[in-house]
Amino acid sequence: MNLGIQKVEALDDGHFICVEWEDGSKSRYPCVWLRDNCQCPHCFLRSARARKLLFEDLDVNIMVKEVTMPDRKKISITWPDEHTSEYEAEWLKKRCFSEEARAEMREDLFLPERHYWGLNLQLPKMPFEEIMYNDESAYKWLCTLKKVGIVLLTGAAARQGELIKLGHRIGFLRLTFYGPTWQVQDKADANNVAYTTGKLCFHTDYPVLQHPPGVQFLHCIKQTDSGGESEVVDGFHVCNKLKKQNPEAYQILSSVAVDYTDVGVDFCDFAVQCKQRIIDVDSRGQAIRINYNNATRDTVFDIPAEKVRPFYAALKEFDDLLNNAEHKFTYKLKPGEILTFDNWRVLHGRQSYLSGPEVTRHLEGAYADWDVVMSRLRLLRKRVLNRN
Ligand code: OGA
Ligand code: NM2
Ligand code: ZN
Ligand code: ZN
Repeated sequence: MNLGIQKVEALDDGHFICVEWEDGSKSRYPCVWLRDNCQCPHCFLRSARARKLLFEDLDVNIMVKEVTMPDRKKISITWPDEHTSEYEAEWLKKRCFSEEARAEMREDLFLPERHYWGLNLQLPKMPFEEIMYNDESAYKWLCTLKKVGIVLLTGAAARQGELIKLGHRIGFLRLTFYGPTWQVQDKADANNVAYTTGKLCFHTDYPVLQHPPGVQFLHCIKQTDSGGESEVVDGFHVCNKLKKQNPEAYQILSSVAVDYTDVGVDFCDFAVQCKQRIIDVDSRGQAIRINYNNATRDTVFDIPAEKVRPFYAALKEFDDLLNNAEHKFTYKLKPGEILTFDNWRVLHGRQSYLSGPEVTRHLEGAYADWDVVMSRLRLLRKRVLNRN
């Protein structure tokens, strides 16, 4: 921690700077990157913590004229046009380009660690009160939400409005065509299959949106005696299984664009259309988002006829794995409980239930974006661990 600098020199005709640390390790920094990231008031706007330097003013072939080490805690560079830049040791260390240093920074910024689960999930539970008023608890809530993909909050009031408070706790909720929050209950002329008493098979919410909500909150206000159990499954875990068991199915689901549609009226009138791959993958083929709701999958299917049956066969493989008893976890929400989960990762469903003359079951739902949730997580971490 807080290593000082032992030596600094230019390498490769002044295209790189090599910093030797007090422990003997070395870091190499490309000069174009150093010039681009000059922290002086001319190049960097401190109040916005943003680059002022225009790209058009950056010479991508720049070489250092001179590099010095005024003290063990910083280096100073003079550029061919006599502009000078200073870089602090700690700042440089964090931005070292080595594989290990970049991995460490990546983990710090994005918390990519995942704990996969199945039938034997120990559902993480936390009191709603606690995460609302205690920063350490809120931090733990969001870390677990990121790592495990699901956390149950307990002890909220059994009335509408708790999710609005939760939204204020993280920043703000994601508004959609179904409103700032939405009421899951049996409705006449339902504008969504969720607003009936029917069974909902495993799905992610809202794949019809170009950027589906990253996080979902389901707050139980009233629960029925007859059915209505929630089911959840770790979609990323199942994707790993599918990839091993049937690489061809995985390849189809991660490449074929499926049409989704949602037309109706709620918060305002809407006619939404989108193409999504059911399994979105990163450059290494790892699943990063599931986009699957069988209810809103369009009748329009914009692929060649001969590719249709192989697609259905692949989806059947995936759906069978999702529903495999080894993978799914069942839980019946009680009034006052809020299920918070990663809507990009965890697929959810519910058992059907009986209707009655009055509302027999009522959940209030809301969405948040991962950008907002991760932003709150980083700020809470800073406050809790008291670091920068
Ligand atoms: C939904 C949904 C689950 C439930 O509204 O999208 O999945 O338990 N609801 O009613
Ligand atoms: N609701 C619950 O993709 C979907 O239609 C999910 C959305 C109606 C807000 C359901
Ligand atoms: Zn500068
Ligand atoms: Zn849903």
